[in-house]
Amino acid sequence: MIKFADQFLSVVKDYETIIVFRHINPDNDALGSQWATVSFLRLLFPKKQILGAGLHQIVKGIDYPPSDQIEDYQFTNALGIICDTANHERVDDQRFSQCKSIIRIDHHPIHDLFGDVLLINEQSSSTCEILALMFKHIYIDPLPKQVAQYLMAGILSDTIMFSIPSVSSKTFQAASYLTQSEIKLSDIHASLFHYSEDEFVFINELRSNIKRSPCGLAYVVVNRAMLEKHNMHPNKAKEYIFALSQVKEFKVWAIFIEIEVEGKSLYNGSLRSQSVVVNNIANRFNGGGHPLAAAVKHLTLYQVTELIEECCQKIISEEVK
Ligand SMILES: [Mn+2]
Repeated sequence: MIKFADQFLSVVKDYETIIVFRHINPDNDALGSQWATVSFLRLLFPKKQILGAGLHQIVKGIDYPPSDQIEDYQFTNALGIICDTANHERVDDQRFSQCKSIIRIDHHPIHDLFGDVLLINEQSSSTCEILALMFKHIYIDPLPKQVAQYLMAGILSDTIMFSIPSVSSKTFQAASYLTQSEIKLSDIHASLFHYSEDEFVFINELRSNIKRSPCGLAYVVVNRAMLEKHNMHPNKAKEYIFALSQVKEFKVWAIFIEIEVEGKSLYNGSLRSQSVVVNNIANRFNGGGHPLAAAVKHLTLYQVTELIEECCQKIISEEVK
């Protein structure tokens, strides 16, 4: 982490304009890492111009600031910092490519080597964990409350409250540093995980529409009528994958959300797994992600069936081993 921190600082010092990016359809790790970086750099370098890019912002979680309005010319001499984004197509604001230099901070498996300085640790539980440890090395004192809050939200949500295999002693070192700030864990937890009665009703409908494959896979397809009925945005609906988790019998579980793309009906999906690796399957279905938590994009209903079939084959072959 010391190496990451030194590299990060030495590049950042050379730029007057710094633009921080994250992935499209951001989650709390993406938004948390982005806005923590923006706020932290504004604190360290009040004279530099530090901006947060991105358009989409529908996410259940803590309040993040609206993105900055950035003109085309501002990218040319800027340093771009891209958080939590594994491939260049997923950077929210493709003008990132016009930046003079690019740092990437990420914990996703490396497929796409875009960027000039790569601060990537696949072992980290979250991008926010990497940042918290890096900031600790740079700043030493407790972070301002807001920065600590952004980072803690990213860690708590990506690790589902410290419950996934990539949680390590480093994750707790990061959390320990963050809790030195005036944050209220119970408040962050509530904004990330509590839901309204409307959401409760939506979850009930998801669960009652679940389809089971005998291999140990469970999935639900959410069509547009269901989204409209619950006044639910497709990007938000995907997050309800959690409603299918923690069931012993479900080795792999998935949610597919109907969206309209150029007049055609297609499906975006999320996949989760207890132990069978699914991101290599997701890679073949316009997606990717982590070994046990991946996403797929723009699939036809036929491809959804193919994907389910492939996951089942994988579950069965792992069971034979
Ligand atoms: Mn992440």
